[in-house]
Amino acid sequence: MDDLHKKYDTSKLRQVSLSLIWDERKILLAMKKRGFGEGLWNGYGGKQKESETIEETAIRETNEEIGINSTEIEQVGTLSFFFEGVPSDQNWNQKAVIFRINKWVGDPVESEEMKPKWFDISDIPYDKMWPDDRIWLPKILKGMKLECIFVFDADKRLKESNIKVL
Ligand code: 8DG
Repeated sequence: MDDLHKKYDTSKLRQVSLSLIWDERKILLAMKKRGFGEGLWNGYGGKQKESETIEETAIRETNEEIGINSTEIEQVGTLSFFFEGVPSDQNWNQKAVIFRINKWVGDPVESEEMKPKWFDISDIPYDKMWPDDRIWLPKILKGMKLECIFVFDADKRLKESNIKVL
């Protein structure tokens, strides 16, 4: 057990989904047009509803944000985010459960929330993504399954990280 996993309890975090489609050459990212992470390229996802499993959340959010119907998804990791110095009524702490979408129906389309775009695996726009993404995404793309903790300050600067390979 490392220090961050001892210091932060990830079991009570609210859950959000984060889904991605990729193959050996390209990855489908989407530009977040509003809300948390606006202006950044990311996977597609959002908050779990009380009545849903996290898989159901992933399928619903992907459909709402880029229009496709996911027919086969696979959990590939978790990202637990802790923000220090953020008032508790504005709680940004959450756990993103990452899914790879292996099969889907329909073509990705722009929605009010996101604009999808294919990128070459060798040309991922890390400068316009959350700062933790350059740490975990290359490993996920290589097929690793991960359990990660990221600690940010209130200005969304990454302070500490821990990556556990499962
Ligand atoms: P809503 O539509 O559910 O109301 O709210 P939202 O503003 O879209 O925010 P959200 O539900 O909290 O969704 C945030 C999404 O961003 C979710 O898919 C998880 C993902 N996400 C983070 N932090 C990070 C990060 O550091 N890197 C990446 N790649 N994704 C992140 O919350």
